[in-house]
Amino acid sequence: MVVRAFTFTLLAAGAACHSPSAPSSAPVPSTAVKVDQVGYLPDETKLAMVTSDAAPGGFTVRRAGDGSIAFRGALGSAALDADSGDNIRAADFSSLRESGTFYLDVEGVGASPRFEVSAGAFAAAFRLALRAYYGQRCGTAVDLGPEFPGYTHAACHREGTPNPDAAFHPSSGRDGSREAGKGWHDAGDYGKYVVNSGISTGELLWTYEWFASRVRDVRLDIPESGDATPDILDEARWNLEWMLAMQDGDGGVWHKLTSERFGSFVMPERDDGGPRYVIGTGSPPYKSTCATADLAAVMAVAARLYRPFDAGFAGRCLDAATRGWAWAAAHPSVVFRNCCGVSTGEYGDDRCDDERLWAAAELFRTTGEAPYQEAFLAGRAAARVSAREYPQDWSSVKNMALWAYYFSGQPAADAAARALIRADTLAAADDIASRTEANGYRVSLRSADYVWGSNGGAANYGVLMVAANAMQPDRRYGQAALDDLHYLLGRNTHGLCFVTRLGTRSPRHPHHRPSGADAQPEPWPGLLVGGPNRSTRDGSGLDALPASPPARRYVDEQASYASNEVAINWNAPLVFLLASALPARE
Ligand code: G3I
Ligand code: 9MR
Ligand code: ZN
Repeated sequence: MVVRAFTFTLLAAGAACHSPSAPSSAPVPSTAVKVDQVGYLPDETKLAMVTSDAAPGGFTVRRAGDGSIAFRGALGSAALDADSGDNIRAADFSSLRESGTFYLDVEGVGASPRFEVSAGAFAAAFRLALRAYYGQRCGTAVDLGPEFPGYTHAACHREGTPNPDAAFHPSSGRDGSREAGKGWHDAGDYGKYVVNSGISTGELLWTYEWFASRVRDVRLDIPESGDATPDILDEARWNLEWMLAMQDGDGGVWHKLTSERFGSFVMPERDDGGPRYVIGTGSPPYKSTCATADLAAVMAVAARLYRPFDAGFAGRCLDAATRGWAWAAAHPSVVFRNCCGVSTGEYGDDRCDDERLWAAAELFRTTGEAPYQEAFLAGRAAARVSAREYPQDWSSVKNMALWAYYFSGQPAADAAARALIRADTLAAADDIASRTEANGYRVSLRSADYVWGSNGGAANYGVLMVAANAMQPDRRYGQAALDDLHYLLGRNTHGLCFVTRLGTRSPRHPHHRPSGADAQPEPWPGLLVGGPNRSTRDGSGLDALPASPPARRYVDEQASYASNEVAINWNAPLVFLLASALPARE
């Protein structure tokens, strides 16, 4: 290791400058200097966090090319962050607006990973996180191409492979089989789950609907690239087609498609979990309300987004949405629990009124028809956006319902209902912005929020702030959304960018079967790991960590499915958040 001796004069409290003095040798990296390892936007509040008591107080921001000093500053005073146990001093370099690649050099501590400052700082990260869905495709061969040579798998879970998708399981109430070979593998496992597909596919479609000008031309280099449809919609369609295959003729939707048990860490085409089944509730009506309503909501969004590109497909989606809506209205409380010898993921959700509300809102937004508005207005009483609970997630989609209604653009939308949604969202955003600004790592997570998939929670707090900012532009809202992104991309107690193959230090051993089974030393790219989990034990090194502080309960071990798995519903809000940070285009 090259150790570099520094002599510093007392530094002014923050000044952008163009000192020619370059260090004589490479800086000594230190995990005690936490930065967003992707970057920052030029006009935002740019902070790094330093957790070393040895820091006398001076820091510089240096140009990565030649080490010249672009900014000089002084660390803020130390403060204890309860959720991580860290004593943190902030390095504020907000007045640096020069675009380029930099690193922090903290006196007496060392250097941060590199990061970019520019309007397009998050473009590559956006594409990597979105393209990760192509890597999750089931029912086809996948090849990440020359960007990631050797990251391939043969066609899986379809005719001609050991376990085609799929036979009807006894729990489905049906005999025989059904072609259901497309869709995304849910996470580190090869299961496909309609409920988790709900918010995941919904937030990806919303990413296009909210930021079309920024994302429509992003080429993902997927098999459909170059056709007339934006790649993001081509990718989402791969999962939409599978969801459609899970709908019965009566409009009901079976809950999931998996083997009866999890297979081992082998490539998908060698999945040894046994036969794959369409799985239901085990008793009439065999389909479940949450899955059906989630499908109805997502298909209503798809019906409006694909219409300019494939009117026939859009029509199929609308038909599926309306039939799913009707089935869920007739069967409002059919919940799913694993039964009948099945032990794969459950995504059990006892309350489906929020999924039905989301379906009502999206169908109203797509069609403007009165029955959907009436159902939304009748069902919204208990649905309030709040800062005092975990944000939207696979089991709670009421915020999706409320924002779909608020932004419906339908002239018949009820003004009082919209006003309440706006008031609740802004009040929540004010609370969340305040606690984010007061948080040691500037993340919106509360102590209680460090649960399984907490990184998805951080991203979904960011989505809430973006929604509030869309209702009423406020620098604090936009900054809090960016700060949640900064947390996920490296400004955290682990000094880790939680997205595989992104930044300088990122997870290397995610709980992800292709990453663990293939011949490649590094994991498949663009996948956000679940992150710190305060309570679950999973047989990994996580169990040895102290019960608190909660933000530290994460291990980069393949065995840790409770903190180091990847999942389609964690990447989706990340993709949405990254899109919100892309340069606006006309
Ligand atoms: O919200 C409660 C919180 O109030 C409580 O304090 C805390 C501690 O008990 O629990 C929190 O709920 C947790 C929930 O995740 C939060 O989303 C549950 O305990 C926890 O069991 C639940 O874990 C789920 C996990 O499956 C086990 O069911 C994850 O959400 C879910 O993402 C994960 O999904 C799995 C699929 O089943 C299979 N595919 C992989 C995927 C990702 O691991
Ligand atoms: O790989 C499975 C992961 O997708 C799930 O989230 C997790 C919890 O349901 O279970 C994992 O499978 C493990 C199983 O639960 C216990 N035996 C070891 C399996 C692989 O880690
Ligand atoms: Zn597959």
